[in-house]
Amino acid sequence: MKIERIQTIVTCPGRNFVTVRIVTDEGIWGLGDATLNGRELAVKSYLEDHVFPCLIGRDPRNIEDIWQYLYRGAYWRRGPVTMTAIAAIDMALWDIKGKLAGMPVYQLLGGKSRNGVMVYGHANGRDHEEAVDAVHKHIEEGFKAIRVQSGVPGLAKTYGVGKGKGKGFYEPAEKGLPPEEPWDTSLYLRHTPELFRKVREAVGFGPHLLHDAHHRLTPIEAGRLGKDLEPYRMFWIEDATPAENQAAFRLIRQHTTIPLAVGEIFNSIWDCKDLISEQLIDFIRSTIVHAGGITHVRRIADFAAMYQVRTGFHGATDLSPVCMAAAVNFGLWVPNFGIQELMPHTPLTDEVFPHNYRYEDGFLVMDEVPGLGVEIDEELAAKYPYERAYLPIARLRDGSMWNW
Ligand code: EZ4
Ligand code: CO
Repeated sequence: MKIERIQTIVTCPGRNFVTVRIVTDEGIWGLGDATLNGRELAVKSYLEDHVFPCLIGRDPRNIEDIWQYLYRGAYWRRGPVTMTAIAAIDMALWDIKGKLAGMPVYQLLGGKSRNGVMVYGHANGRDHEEAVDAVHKHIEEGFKAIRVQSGVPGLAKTYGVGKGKGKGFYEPAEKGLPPEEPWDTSLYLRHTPELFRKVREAVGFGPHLLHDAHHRLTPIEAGRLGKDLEPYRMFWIEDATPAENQAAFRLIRQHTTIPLAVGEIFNSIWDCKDLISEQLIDFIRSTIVHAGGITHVRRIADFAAMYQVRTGFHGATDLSPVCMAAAVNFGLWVPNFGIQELMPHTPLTDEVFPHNYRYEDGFLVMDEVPGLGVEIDEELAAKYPYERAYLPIARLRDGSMWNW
């Protein structure tokens, strides 16, 4: 069996997605997600100009060898562009192997450990009241776990909040050049514990509550926030501080028992090796599309299991339904599963990427379908060409980029 043809498909049904399709000489094909928010075309070029020519004629069943060939063979290891490109190939090869076997990928990994993958939704509000309303709405929809974010009074715009109630699906990237937003840590730190006090008062201690600090705090500020949130029994605080320096998390741990999650911007096991082995985190968020595919994320998860660290994969709208299908397969199997983020895609995105997984009462479930259980409607995708879009940039009051 040989890889006969590979292509990328770039589409923007509201936001940009890059998808890889690998076609074999026996006609079976597999799909992989290659979307890297705001740097989409770099991955497309990496794949088309440098990876595809090396793969034509190879046996697509040799997933491990192809992974090592792309990772070690390139000489230049790691990095988001490289690891997203490898992830896309890897996902597509697992999809092909599943179709060959007539089994879902979760069966190939070792079978189901659970019936469904617990997800958390995003309850966003421009202010506390809107955020509490959004929490109620999520509980009505069956969510067992809810991330809560609110606008910060005094800041014109707060990342992760969206445009507020009734304004449709929240999309963090914006069309055109990167928008710039103000940031003020002291306002945020004053306001956030009050938000969670109100949410617990409104809904009690039943639902799991999560919060994302988007890397905006120093370690000692994160320690402060953790302490302030302890009475509300959080499921986690996410991306409390940047983690280029993994040791930074030691300081947070010295001050608070709040569970810590980090890793949506990691792309290899080396980014979280110390965080995991020193038990500085509780949940690892590195995800299939940005961390080298199923083959590599499985290694991270197995390593994490030795230190009682569980998975809590990134699942924002900039991960396509192809990645989400892979995440559901992975989450059904992985023994040390924790939770999966779910930011729903628009109906149009779901139409471009028909998929088998579905939301049911707080969980994502899927049927016993071969491969990843996701397709792409290329004709529909072609109607929505790439549109330049970027994530917002945060600046401090004095106009500088925040510098920690
Ligand atoms: O900022 O996906 O937890 N989710 C998040 C997301 C990320 C975007 C970055 O592309 O933090 O909203
Ligand atoms: Co996040």
